[in-house]
Amino acid sequence: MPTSAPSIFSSFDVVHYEGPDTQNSLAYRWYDADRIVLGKPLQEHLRPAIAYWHSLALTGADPFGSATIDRPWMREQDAMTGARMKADAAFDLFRVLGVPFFTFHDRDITPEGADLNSGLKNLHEMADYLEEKMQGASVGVLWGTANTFAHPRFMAGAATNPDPEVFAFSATTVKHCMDVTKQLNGQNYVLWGGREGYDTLLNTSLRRELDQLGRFLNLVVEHKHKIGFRGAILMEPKPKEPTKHQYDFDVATVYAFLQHYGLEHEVKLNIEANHATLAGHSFEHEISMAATFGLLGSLDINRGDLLLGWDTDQFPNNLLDTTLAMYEVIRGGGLGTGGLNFDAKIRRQSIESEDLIHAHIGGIDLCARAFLNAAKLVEGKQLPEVVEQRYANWNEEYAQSMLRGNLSLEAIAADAEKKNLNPKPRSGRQEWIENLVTRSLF
Ligand code: XUL
Ligand code: CO
Repeated sequence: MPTSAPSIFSSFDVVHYEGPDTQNSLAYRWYDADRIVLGKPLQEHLRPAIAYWHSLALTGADPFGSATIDRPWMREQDAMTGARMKADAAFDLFRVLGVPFFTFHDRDITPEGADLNSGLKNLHEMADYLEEKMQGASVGVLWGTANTFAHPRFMAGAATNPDPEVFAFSATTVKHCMDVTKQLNGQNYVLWGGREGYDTLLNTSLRRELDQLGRFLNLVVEHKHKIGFRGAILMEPKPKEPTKHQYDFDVATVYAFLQHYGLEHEVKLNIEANHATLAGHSFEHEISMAATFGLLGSLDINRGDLLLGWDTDQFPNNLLDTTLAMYEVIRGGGLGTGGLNFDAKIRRQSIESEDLIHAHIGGIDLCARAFLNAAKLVEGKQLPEVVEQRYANWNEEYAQSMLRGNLSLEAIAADAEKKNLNPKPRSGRQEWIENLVTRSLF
């Protein structure tokens, strides 16, 4: 049974939409969940989710110092009692922020067991506890996932481990996490290959590891169909960290991987802002690439730091960047069963429970504002028309026949020579377009 003891979040009032002019810092200024934009409520476009790991399990420890964030459940001696206290606090946080979704790893909601089977027993016990709590709440699961990277057994990878027992252990873990995600009516299931990569090629067989990962993902897809899980299976690209090179480097790399192992119609992508920038791409580039290949699944919302070379997972605060990302989401047809998962963490000195609430209000508000701005750009039509005009000559019959493959290289050359083609360079109008975007931001 859920405990009724107050949590560190229970004293906060529910955060409401009060509009841009409010003086209340614990209110939404832009996230007006029911506002109709592009034909449906804003909440259904954004589908914001709170990440259990950053919000409930973060200690603030870094390579140079120990924990700074002290929560009551972290002090609890009995691990399962601590897990229930954490869940009670989580549901208070979801209620206060009024978010429709949360996301979790098995290790966020439940402690590691003494062995595989006791860990699985803990997982199912906590899944039942969460299911019970969800009955009285208006929050759902955006996605579940397995933490197959933190424990030392995974140090050389999960699916890509040189030890087949680790592959089997990981497969068992993922099977149970998928079952639990289905039990909680999860909208998607995510796989991020934290240690599916290598640190040195000198001890690594790339071919074996890729084949293992390909097989593993096929097993996941088979299981999805077997249990009738209707959500999407999502891979989350990241180029490096913790391993030097990760196999799920970026959208294009994952697309090649999926095609090679026959999975391009079964698996979509969860794209993270800070992972995109670590790969040397912009977030909007990765979103656009995924949409182009029909792989746009869900987004992990955060930001990196220009001056730091690692995954800082900060809450987003850049309106222009986020608007450009939302613009590509709209152009790409929206997020479907996906959403905006705040895979973002407060800083090490942000030790108060209120810091976490401010962080989410800012992040959710920024995404709402960015989405409204992006919708305005789409509705304003100027921007889409610029692109349409830029490629307009491709609509002509001759251009289309070059694309359809009706003409050989020789035929194209003969025609071009006959016309003695002399194409005139035209401006890409980048500054005019950029001004259009920055001028229109509100
Ligand atoms: C790590 C990361 C993960 C995944 C889920 O960089 O983004 O939190 O989102 O395992
Ligand atoms: Co992520």
